[in-house]
Amino acid sequence: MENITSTEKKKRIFSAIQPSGQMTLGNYLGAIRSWVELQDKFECVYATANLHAITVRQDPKKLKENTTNLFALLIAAGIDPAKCIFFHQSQVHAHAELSWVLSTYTQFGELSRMTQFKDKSAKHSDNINAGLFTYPALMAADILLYQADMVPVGADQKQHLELTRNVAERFNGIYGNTFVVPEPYITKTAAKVMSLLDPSKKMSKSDPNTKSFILMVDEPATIMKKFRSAVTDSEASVRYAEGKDGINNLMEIYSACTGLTFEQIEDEFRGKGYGDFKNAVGEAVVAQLEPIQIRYKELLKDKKYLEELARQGAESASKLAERTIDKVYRKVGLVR
Ligand code: ATP
Ligand code: LTN
Repeated sequence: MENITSTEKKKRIFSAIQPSGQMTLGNYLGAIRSWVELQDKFECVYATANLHAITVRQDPKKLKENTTNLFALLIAAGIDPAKCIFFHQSQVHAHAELSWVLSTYTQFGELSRMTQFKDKSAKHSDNINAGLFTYPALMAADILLYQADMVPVGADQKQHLELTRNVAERFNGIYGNTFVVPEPYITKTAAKVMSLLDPSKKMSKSDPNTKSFILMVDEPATIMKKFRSAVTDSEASVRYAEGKDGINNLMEIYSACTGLTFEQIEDEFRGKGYGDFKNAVGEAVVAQLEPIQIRYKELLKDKKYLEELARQGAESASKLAERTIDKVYRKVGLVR
């Protein structure tokens, strides 16, 4: 048994989200909410991954706006700059520096196997740039710079994390212990949220049909309307079962918002129709998102304050990052 004492150093967590659009309920229940919980247990370093975002073409004004909005939204959702280090990736130049070094320890063959690269190059066939290909080396740099022990990521990012571990082990093998080899961190409370229109697909902000997703900033009336038009089945019985993907998804969302188990939900809606259930799910989601939306609007009124928070976060992040980059440059034989 591990002997855990209160003086033991907290494990470090790193994670980032791309400011590539509006955050959905899936991003919230699957990622953001867990980040908030982790702050109390671990030493957390979080960033907006704006350098990653430019691997697909971005409108400069929009990118900047999305980045600030994401920063504000995460703070509104409970990311507390007093409890964690929170900044924009582009503010800490060590990310780009380490990414370059690590890209020379990452093989063409490894990068070619990344399913995200295959998916994204199919989706953006007019712009299959080198950055899209070397994206995982930048992600490895993000994580390894902070010597993170654990990385909370969704299933879609597991392959990138595995590559990060391989690169870290390879580098350590050549130069001696340099990087902590990070583990994936799976949170029990994270939910996988499916599309409201096609519950076999995950809810995704890049879905062309806006009725398929709930945005964190959707008005309460819009949220209610989208849930009312969610795809279900013809059985008219609220129970979790195979072949009932639509209802299963709504139950998953309701459970994530209320803390109720599937059994308790089945009891609550026994003998009731899907209309009642959909309204209840909508209300539960509004109850989660509305307070965040109010704080978000308030925060956005003071851009200077947000900038100052990010600057302070970047300063703390740089201190940690510099230690790693110094060590790496020294080991590789680069003049500083
Ligand atoms: P895109 O639509 O561009 O693929 P996305 O909405 O899937 O984007 P990402 O920016 O790739 O979201 O992911 C940010 C984080 O949110 C990741 O940790 C990811 O695992 C999580 N996430 C995204 N969608 C969902 C979902 N539907 N359910 C649970 N978690 C999700
Ligand atoms: N690739 C991730 C975002 C991301 C990230 C990271 C996640 C960039 N750097 C480091 C964890 C750790 C995504 O698209 N969800």
